[in-house]
Amino acid sequence: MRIVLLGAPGSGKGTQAQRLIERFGLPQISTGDLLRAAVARGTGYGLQAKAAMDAGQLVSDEVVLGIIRDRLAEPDTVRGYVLDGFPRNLVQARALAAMLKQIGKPLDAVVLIEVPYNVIVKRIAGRRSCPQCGAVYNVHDFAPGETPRCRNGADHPPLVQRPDDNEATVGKRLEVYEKSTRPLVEHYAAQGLLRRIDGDAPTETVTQRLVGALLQAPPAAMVKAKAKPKTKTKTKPRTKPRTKPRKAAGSKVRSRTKVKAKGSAKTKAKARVKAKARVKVKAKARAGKRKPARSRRRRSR
Ligand code: G5P
Ligand code: MG
Repeated sequence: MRIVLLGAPGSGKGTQAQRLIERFGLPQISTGDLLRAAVARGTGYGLQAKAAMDAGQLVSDEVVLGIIRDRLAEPDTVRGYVLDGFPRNLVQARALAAMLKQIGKPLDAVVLIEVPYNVIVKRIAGRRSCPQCGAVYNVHDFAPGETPRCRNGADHPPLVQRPDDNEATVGKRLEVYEKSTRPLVEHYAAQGLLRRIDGDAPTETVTQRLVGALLQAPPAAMVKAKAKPKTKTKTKPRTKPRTKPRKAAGSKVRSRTKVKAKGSAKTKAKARVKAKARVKVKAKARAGKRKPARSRRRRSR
């Protein structure tokens, strides 16, 4: 399965991607994590990315696409992966599609995790992570009075806050999300790949919604087939000739009323006399004096 998790900063992409790893055994590919690792190692990519990350801006497409290209070439991606935080704009989405087309392995689903912004701001303010194992927590999930600590080992160091999780940068990140990343919702919806889930719930509930959305996602191949325009089937040739000749294009259609109106005064008078006679015959028939012409004809057959 090749999946993209889409959502605003703090919507839970990283947390839910971790849970999909446990469930489906797929690797999580987070461009945010890859960039943070590059910054920590001081690589060329890292040095280019740092300033943009600190300011809450997107890192250049060139750098991000370079990182992604390298990561997707690794052998653990053969069975699929969960992309978290990538693509982030239309340029990246198109570049990803081109890369996957080349290897004949398109995306299977894109899941948008929807969370209201006021919830997001609270979540980001409370987010802490373990510098040793990378596990992500939220101070609001610990009992009152309990010191937030990594639950993966008593020897793990104290939890830390991400440098870009400050109020000013969060505002900028949300702005960038609206401007650059939100258009991807339309983009993937148009391809029939988008699934939406409500992410404003306890983590386990959101995981269940996510798994449900993924299991209902049709394989990309099916979506492709659906999107294919139908080939026009040849219409069968007529075996019977038309009873009425087809009107020549552009010929005027004369309405019945118009035909009537065109008759001369003499013809109109004749028609009125005939109609009166018919009424009289019918009236007589009703009085039992005479059968109407039509029924007499039917009986004689
Ligand atoms: P990142 O690292 O990709 P963002 O801003 O996209 O950063 P972020 O902040 O990592 O996303 P998230 O992964 O969506 O958010 O959220 P999370 O960490 O899992 O959860 C947030 C908090 O909510 C946690 O405390 C968690 O415990 C809690 N939580 C999670 N899920 C739930 C839930 O279901 N229920 C509840 N109640 N709580 C939950 O990118 C960082 C920077 O790198 C650059 C940019 O500069 C970016 O700003 N970058 C890129 N630049 C260009 N292109 C790209 N593709 C880039 N990717 C990264
Ligand atoms: Mg994340």
